[in-house]
Amino acid sequence: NGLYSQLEAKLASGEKQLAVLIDPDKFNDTEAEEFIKRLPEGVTHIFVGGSTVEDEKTALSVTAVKKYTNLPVILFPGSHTQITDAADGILFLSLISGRNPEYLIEQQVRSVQKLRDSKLEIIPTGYVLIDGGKECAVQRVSNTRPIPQTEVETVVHTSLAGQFSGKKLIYLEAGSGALKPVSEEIVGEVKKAINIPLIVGGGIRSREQLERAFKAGADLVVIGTAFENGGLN
Ligand code: 1GP
Repeated sequence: NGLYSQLEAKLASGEKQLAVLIDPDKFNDTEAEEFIKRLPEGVTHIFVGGSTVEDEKTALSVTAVKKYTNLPVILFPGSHTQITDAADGILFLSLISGRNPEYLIEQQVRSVQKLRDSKLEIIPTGYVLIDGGKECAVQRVSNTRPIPQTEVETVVHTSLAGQFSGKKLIYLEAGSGALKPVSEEIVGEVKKAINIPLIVGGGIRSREQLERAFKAGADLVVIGTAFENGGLN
C-alpha cells in the first residue's frame, strides 16, 4: 500500500495530516533522536528538503531520522541533487506558479537518472508559491514571482491547471519563515476547486494557525521553522 493511497485513505476518513519539515542544511544528525522525541502528537509525516542543500546532507539527515521513527519520510527537494533512496517517497515538484523552465521541467529531467532505478514512491506535485510578506528562499533560488495573496483567482486557476496536468497534490507555499501564512480565503477557494489533496505550508507557528489552516481546507500542513525553534506556540 503506497504512501499516496494511505494519504487518500486517511483523508477520506477525515484525518488531517501534519508534516514536519527538516532542512538538512540546518539539521544536526547527532540530534535526530532528540528531534524525533520532541515531536508533538499528531505528526504523520517527515519531509526532508530545502532550497539549497549541500550534496550528501539529505541522505545523512534521512538516515539519521529513520533510525528513530517509523513515520514515512518524504523528500521535498529543492534540486535534483537532493534525492536519496533512504527515503520512502518524493514530492516530484513542479513550480507551477513560476515561469522558469529550470523548475518546471529541467530539474525534473535531471533527476531521472537517480529516480528510474530507485524504489522511492514518486508523487507528482504542483507547487504554488504565494507571497508570504517577505522574499523567501524559493523565490530567490527559483527567480520566480510569488502570486500575491490578493490574486485569489490566479491561485485557484494555477492549482486547477496543476490538477488538469495530472498532479496528485497541490502544495500552497508561503515560503519558509513567511510573515503571513497562506490566507484562509485562498486555502478555502483552492480546496473547493480541486479534488486532489491540498498541502499548505510556510509561516505556521502556532496551534491556532494550524487549526485555522485545517479548518479552511488544508489536508496536510507542513511546519518547519517552528519545530527548529522548539515547537508550536
Ligand atoms: C517551507 O512550507 C514549509 O517550505 C514550511 O515553512 O519553515 O515557515 O514552517 P516554515
